[in-house]
Amino acid sequence: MNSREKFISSLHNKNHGRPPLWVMRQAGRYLPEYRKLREKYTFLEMVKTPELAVEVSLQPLKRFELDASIIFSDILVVPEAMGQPYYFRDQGGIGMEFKLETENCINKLDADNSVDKLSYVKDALLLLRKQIGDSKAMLGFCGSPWTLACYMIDGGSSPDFPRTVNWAKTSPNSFAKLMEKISSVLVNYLNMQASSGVDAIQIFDSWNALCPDKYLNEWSLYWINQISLEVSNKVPIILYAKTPSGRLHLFSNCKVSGISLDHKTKLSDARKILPSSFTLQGNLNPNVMETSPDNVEHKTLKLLNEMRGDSGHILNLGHGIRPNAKIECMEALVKTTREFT
Ligand code: 1CP
Repeated sequence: MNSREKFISSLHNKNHGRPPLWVMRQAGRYLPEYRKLREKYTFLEMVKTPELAVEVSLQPLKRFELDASIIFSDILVVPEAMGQPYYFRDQGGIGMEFKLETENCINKLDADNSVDKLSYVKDALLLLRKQIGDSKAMLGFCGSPWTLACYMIDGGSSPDFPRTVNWAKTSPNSFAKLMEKISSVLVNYLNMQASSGVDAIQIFDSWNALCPDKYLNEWSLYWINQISLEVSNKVPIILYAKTPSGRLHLFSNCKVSGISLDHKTKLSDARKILPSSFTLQGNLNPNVMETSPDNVEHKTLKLLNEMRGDSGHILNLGHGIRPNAKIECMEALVKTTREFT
């Protein structure tokens, strides 16, 4: 069974043997070849030039025997295409050129032409498939409506996005209007990705934890389900939910194929709580990749043994790989996984 077949069979809970492996934000700053390219081009130049985006997507696959490739892009290309550009702040993190402040700002966002403006993603996906062939899986992605709204309303990175939480709480009608607009763009965007040959789509709900339990559905999951209902008949959807483990049961009715979890939840506990049909993706602590190969081997074996025999497990880090991750730790992760029987 090749990597792609293994990945697809895990998405259908039918994989036997070792789980497939890929790493989020794999094209990240820990690779010297990425940093070298980045000295020549801005991040957005790389994202918007299909040949460069594909080169960056392939960099980790050239070094490591991963089973899947995720297209090099960013969740914030969607607000950008809707008319809200972004930049890297000098002190780190992302800034949006302006914040959404009033309902009028929502009205001004362009939902009609935004997917045309994202055609560079389609071109990159078509080119990436050509390069990786049929033996590796290819993933597309987007941010969830809630997580995108966090950046759009608070105007960039924040530890707790207070303006977004306040807007959702105090003006639920105008908030829903924004969510509906973002969701309609995401449906078209994901359909475009589906028709470009992705094997799965990951929706990143990175800021899910900021939704209190009683608003979890209204602020986030409802919109993800609306999108899934329109797209999941074409391609399986994995929801990355960075959320407290105590409320995993609230995700049981999600209309997705799988859930990806951060390292704070024990994956075998999640298996007992969530429907058995769900693929479970995760969830090594990304910190481990900054330690030593021996430690990576130990932690990876612990997780692999915990999930032994689970036909719907995709091995992944609990969050994106960090700039200080060591290459020899990635090598240990791949070797340990590949040798696991
Ligand atoms: O050169 C650089 O400094 C760019 C760093 C970088 C990279 C490599 C950013 C800026 N984005 C990306 C690529 C990226 N982002 C991918 C492509 C896949 C890959 O290369 O492996 C993906 C899937 C993302 C997803 C993403 N972007 C998320 C969701 C996942 C998560 O981290 O929770 C979020 C929240 C973003 C926004 C964003 N873009 C970039 C950064 C540093 C951030 C986080 C900003 C913050 O701290 O709030």
